[in-house]
Amino acid sequence: GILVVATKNAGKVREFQHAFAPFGLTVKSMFDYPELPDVVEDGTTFAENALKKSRQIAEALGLPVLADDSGLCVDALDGRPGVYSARYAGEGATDKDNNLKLLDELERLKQGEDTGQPLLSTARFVCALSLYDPSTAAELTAEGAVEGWITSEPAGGGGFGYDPLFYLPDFEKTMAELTLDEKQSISHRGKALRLLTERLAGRPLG
Ligand code: ITT
Ligand code: NA
Repeated sequence: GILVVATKNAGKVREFQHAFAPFGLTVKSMFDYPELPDVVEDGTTFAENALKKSRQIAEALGLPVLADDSGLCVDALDGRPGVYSARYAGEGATDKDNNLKLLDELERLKQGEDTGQPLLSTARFVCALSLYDPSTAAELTAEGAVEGWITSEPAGGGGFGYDPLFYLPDFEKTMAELTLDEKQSISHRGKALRLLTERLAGRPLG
């Protein structure tokens, strides 16, 4: 079978492919439907944006569609960048731009403190998933979060986005140093996915 995920983020696509492969599902993403217009993400919550993406793409394709809206909430920044995580360093910002801006902003806050330690602030990744079925207008949602620290010492070549800056004390590693399996077992996205599949059980789509 095929599962369409309303995302243009290659890192998310890789994680969804990894998660759904054991179920024999092939993931299609917006890279497979370049003709579809971008969804305007002007919601104030992750859940609101996830629903906008799943509904717009599901209605355009006439198929059930999964969407993911996620981001990083940093305590020293009062929860920013939050729903603005993708465009934190501006419209069209790359992961690298966003990571540089995050370290710059946090190091600025710490000026004069010079504690000599790399952990700058507690933070959490949040993921909202929305599965929308256009034939019934039914929506299934799930959210997951994972706690960690923003480190001034980026590490790891795995994952995507803010992963190299997200330090997990239990692993003594950043999220970018985990394998796909390890990341899935603890991440905001992995937790949300497990919750969503539990909620989906016994509720066949359209
Ligand atoms: P789509 O909307 O097309 O899915 P996007 O990248 O714009 O792609 P979001 O609007 O949900 O997705 O923005 C998510 C932001 O949070 C983006 O900057 C990601 O890099 C970051 N992010 C989300 N999940 C992450 C993860 O597992 N690891 C690292 N960064 C993550
Ligand atoms: Na978003």
